[in-house]
Amino acid sequence: MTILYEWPPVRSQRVKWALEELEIGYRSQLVNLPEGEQNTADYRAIHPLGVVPALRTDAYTMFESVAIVLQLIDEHPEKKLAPAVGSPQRATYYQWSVFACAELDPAVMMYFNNTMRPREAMHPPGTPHDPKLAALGKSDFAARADMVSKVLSEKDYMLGTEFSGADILIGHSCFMATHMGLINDFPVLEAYYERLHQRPAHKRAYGA
Ligand SMILES: N[C@@H](CCC(=O)N[C@@H](CS)C(=O)NCC(=O)O)C(=O)O
Repeated sequence: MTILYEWPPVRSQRVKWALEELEIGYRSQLVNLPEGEQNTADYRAIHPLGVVPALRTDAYTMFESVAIVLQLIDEHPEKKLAPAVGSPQRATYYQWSVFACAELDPAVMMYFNNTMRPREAMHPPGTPHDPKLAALGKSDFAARADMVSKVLSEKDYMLGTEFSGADILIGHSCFMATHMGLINDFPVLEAYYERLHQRPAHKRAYGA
């Protein structure tokens, strides 16, 4: 049985969306972050940093949302959510997939951590919000959102006409940005996220 360790609506949703797109049976194991369940010895044995998501299958346990999504997609080539290994399209797929966690997530999180994140949930607890870092997160996001918008002004999806795993990964960053009010200045991204939201698997993972 596949187990998803999650606490919606955080980056575990990315994995949940992939599980739903791929029609993989799984059990959800909630890790109550506000209650500190991520710090129990049992959960730290699964993820030593005490963050979600993590995934346990009959064959392996792993963490890192983007890596998990890429792995699951590779396990299900029949679903055609990734171009062939070694193809030129695969280069673009890797590029945008990693861009989601290496460029978009940090910008969005910098903004969140310095605006909306409850101070008791900061590391260490009580750390005050820093308006300069909030502004930096916002401008970092804008530079990256511009890049993604340019791609999506010519195509429906990150790789062209077909939905792929790169859309799950970039799409989740858009979800985060939407909830932080960062996406409003990027109508192409808003329309893209709305397109993704219409997918039944997205609705099952994130709610209607
Ligand atoms: N790079 C990791 C980031 C995971 C992460 O930071 N998760 C956050 C929620 S989005 C978390 O579990 N935070 C728990 C905490 O801060 O105590 C991934 O993408 O899986």
